[in-house]
Amino acid sequence: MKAVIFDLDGVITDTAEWHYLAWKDLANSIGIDFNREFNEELKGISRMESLEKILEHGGVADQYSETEKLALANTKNEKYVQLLTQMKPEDIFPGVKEFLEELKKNDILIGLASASKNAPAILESLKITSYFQTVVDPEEVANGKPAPDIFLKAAEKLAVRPSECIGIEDSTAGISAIKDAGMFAVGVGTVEKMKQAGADLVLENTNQLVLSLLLEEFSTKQN
Ligand code: B16
Ligand code: MG
Repeated sequence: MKAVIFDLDGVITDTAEWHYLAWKDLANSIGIDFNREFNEELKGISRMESLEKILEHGGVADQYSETEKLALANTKNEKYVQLLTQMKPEDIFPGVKEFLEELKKNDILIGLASASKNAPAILESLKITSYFQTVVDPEEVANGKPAPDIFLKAAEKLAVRPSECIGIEDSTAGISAIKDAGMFAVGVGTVEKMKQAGADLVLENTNQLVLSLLLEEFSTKQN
């Protein structure tokens, strides 16, 4: 195992909640109901694809021009970026900083495969940018999660084979992306949801991100 490739929202920090609040604001402003259950479908999905899903959910997908859709997506992002200004280094999920330290000490490469265009700013706010040897810009890849592209790009940039990587995700789209990339998938979340998506190992929370456990499970899977 030579590299660990992280998702950001919902794995490193709880920005998933802020995405939810910003989308709810936007959806309600155009008369569309928006709840947490529907929000689950947007996790790991790009900004424009999320908007398309919301408009379809509201039955109004054909009522907006491309320019109007871009404006709606911008409005959501402005609200989200405004929420992000509150972010502090303490907002990192428990155990993540310690895990990054452990990886660094063991010379394991670290990459980020987030669908978020705001990812570099979030890493800066959390003061963890320096741990990452690569942060893939989602614009660099043709297809978003659940396609494997972003995880494959991270491996390519780290100059490692996918089979030498562990990917960590909280979304079902992200777990599918990791598996289709040919990597070992760690899901953070509920066992049922993560197993159904194909996770090789499920952790209830980020406190359980411990290198020895991951290495053990990774090598069991190889044999
Ligand atoms: P932005 P991840 C994803 O990040 C989020 O899960 C998803 O809800 C969001 O729409 C997407 O990033 C795009 O984010 O609007 O900031 O570019 O989970 O892949 O780290
Ligand atoms: Mg996520």
